[in-house]
Amino acid sequence: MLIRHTPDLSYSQVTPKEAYLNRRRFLAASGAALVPGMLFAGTKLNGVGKGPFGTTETQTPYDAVTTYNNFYEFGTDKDQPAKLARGFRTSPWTVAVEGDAAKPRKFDLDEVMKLAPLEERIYRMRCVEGWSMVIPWIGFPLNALLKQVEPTSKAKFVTFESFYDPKQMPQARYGGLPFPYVEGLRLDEAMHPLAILAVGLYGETLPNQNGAPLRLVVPWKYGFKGIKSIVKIRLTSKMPQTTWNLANSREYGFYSNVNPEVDHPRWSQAKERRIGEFFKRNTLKFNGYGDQVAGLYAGMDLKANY
Ligand SMILES: Nc1nc2c(c(=O)[nH]1)N[C@H]1C(S)=C(S)[C@@H](COP(=O)(O)O)O[C@H]1N2
Ligand SMILES: [Mo]
Repeated sequence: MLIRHTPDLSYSQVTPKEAYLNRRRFLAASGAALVPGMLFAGTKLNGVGKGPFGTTETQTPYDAVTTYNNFYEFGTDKDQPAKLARGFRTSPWTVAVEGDAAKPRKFDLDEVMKLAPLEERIYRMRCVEGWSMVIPWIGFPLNALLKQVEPTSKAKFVTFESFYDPKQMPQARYGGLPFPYVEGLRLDEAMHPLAILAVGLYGETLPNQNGAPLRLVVPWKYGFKGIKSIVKIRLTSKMPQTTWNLANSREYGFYSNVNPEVDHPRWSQAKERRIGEFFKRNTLKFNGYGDQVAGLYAGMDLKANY
């Protein structure tokens, strides 16, 4: 049986446990953060500027951001990725950017980190399950990477692929999803300055469970578009397949814009529960980023293009 997104239940699912303290102790004991040229989860990122579009809403506590995760390769329970991704090897790491591009090539992580100034982007994140967070990401616009390879006029879409290794991810076979995890954007969505590649959160490199070393964050779309641990990006002329659409096309479309007016077939999307809060709040169209992105969808029927 396929295990799929389930509607949000309650805050009692959040089990911060000792993950944060354990990680600190591990890093201190091993000296891992001091090895030059390698970026381990939890390494402080220096010289990070304040990016645009930030919200001043209360940030979700670090413990919740890093222990209440969806990363089905490491298990379908919210607390599993924090435990089971601890030993995930993220260095060395390369990202191949290929397809309809004049200069396709591979980038290693050091090159990726130097593509553009790192910025803090404090974004709302709305999961399709009905919960949300406010996360201080660190990253840079996805368009900085795409411009490097010079997309050709044939390129209309961008497809993303996560790392997949059943040996490092033994829980994945119980995930009910086809792996590697894949996602996609229209090229103009991908070039939008709100769409970022994140390399960190809360001032440090990404914890493994949040998609180390490099993941996508598209704040006006449901969280599942934010594909983690990316190894491949491909420019294409055809609309790419996406993992949740492959798993259940009736419930998950290509666009997946946050939209309180379009219900999920099994539950309403009108409200959300901010992790750490008791009462639900109204979900905002495009997750509150409509002023920036509504123009991308002018004239489109967003009920048909869900
Ligand atoms: N590779 C991969 N990326 C993924 C997922 C996944 O299972 N595998 N889950 C998605 C979903 S459903 C959500 S809500 C977000 C959660 O990101 P977070 O755990 O950093 O908050 O990651 C998305 N990216
Ligand atoms: Mo999600």
